[in-house]
Amino acid sequence: MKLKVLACQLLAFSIAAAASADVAMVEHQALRKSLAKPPKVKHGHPVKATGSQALIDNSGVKYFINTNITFSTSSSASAAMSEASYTHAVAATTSGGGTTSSTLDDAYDGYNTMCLSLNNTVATCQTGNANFVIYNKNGPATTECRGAASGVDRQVVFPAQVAGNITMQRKVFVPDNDSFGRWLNYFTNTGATPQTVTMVVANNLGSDSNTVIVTSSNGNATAEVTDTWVTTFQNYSGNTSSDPRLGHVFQGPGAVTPLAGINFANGDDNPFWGYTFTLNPGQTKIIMNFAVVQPSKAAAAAKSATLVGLPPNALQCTTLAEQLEIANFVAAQPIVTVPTLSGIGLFTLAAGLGLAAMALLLRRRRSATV
Ligand SMILES: [Ca+2]
Ligand SMILES: [Ca+2]
Ligand SMILES: [Ca+2]
Ligand SMILES: [Ca+2]
Repeated sequence: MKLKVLACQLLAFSIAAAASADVAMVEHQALRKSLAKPPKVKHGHPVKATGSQALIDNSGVKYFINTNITFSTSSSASAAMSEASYTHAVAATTSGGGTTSSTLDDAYDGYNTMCLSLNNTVATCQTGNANFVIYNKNGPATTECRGAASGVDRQVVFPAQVAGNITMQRKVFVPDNDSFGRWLNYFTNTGATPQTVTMVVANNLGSDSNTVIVTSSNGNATAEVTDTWVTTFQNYSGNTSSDPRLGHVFQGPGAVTPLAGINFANGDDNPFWGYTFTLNPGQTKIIMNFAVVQPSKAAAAAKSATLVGLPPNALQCTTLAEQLEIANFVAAQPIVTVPTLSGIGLFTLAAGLGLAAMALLLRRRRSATV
C-alpha cells in the first residue's frame, strides 16, 4: 500500500515538474515577445506609458516622451516629457565658476503638457476644471522621419483630439544631429465660423522649489510676453547642481501670434505660457516650442538664442506647408505669385498695344504733312 502511494506521489511530482517547465517556457516566450514590441493596449486594460518613447539627441540627452496616457493628468499628459537626462557625464558648471564631471538628470517631472483654455485666459492646465481641455487620453502614437545618423525615427506623431470645432494634434521631435526637443501643436477649425483659441503649455520642472530664473532673451531674469526665451536651473546645493540647465523657447521675432501670457517665478517649478489666435473655417495654425537641455547656464542661453533664429536643423521633419502654418515664428515666407495673363488677357493687351502704335503713327504723319 505504502509503495503504491509513493509511486502515485512520484508520478504527480514529475507531472507537476513537467507542467511548470512548460509554464516557464511560455513565460519566457511571452517576455521575449513583450520586449521586442512596444507597449500595446490590452483588451480593457490599456498600458500606462509615461515616458515610454525615449529619443536621444546628439549631445547624449535622453528625452522620455509620454505616449498613450490613459489616466487624467496635467503634467504627465500625452506628448509631454516625463524626464530628460544625460546618458553620460558632462562638464557641469559649479557655483565657483569651474566645472565638475556629472551625469546631470531630472530636467523634468512633466514638461510641455498642452491644453485649450476655453475662456481664453492663460492659466495653468488643470484636471477636473471644465475650462481646460488637456491634450491627453487620445491613444497610441506613431513615429516618422528616420534620422540619418541614428537610423531611428526622430518624430513622434500623436493622434488628433477633438474639442468642439477645434481638432488638436501634436508632434514631438528630437534630432540626432543637434541638441534640443521640439513640439508642433496643430489646431484646425472644423466649424463654419471663425474661432478664437487659447493654447496653454503647463510644466513641472525637476528643479522643484529650487527653481531659479537665470536670464531671458532681453537680458533680465524676468519672464515677459516679449521674451523669445527664458532659462532656468536648479539652484546650487553647496557648489553644485545635479539638474541640467534648461532653456524654454516660446516664439520668434515678428510672428503674427506672440505669447498672450507667461508665468515664471523663482521657487515655482510649474511655469506656464500661452497663445491666443483666431482660426478661420478650415484653417490650421501651428504653435511651435523648443526645449533646451545643457550643462551650463551660458550654453542654455546660447542654444535658446540660436533656436529662435530657426537654423535649418530647427525645422527638420517639417514641410513647407507646415512652416507656413506656424503662427508664433516666421518659419517661411509665403511665395508671392506674379499675376499672369490668360489667353484673352494677352489678346486684349496685344490689340491695345497695336491700336496705340497705329494712333502714334497717324499723329506723326499728320504733324509731318502740316
Ligand atoms: Ca524628474
Ligand atoms: Ca532636481
Ligand atoms: Ca518638480
Ligand atoms: Ca525678460
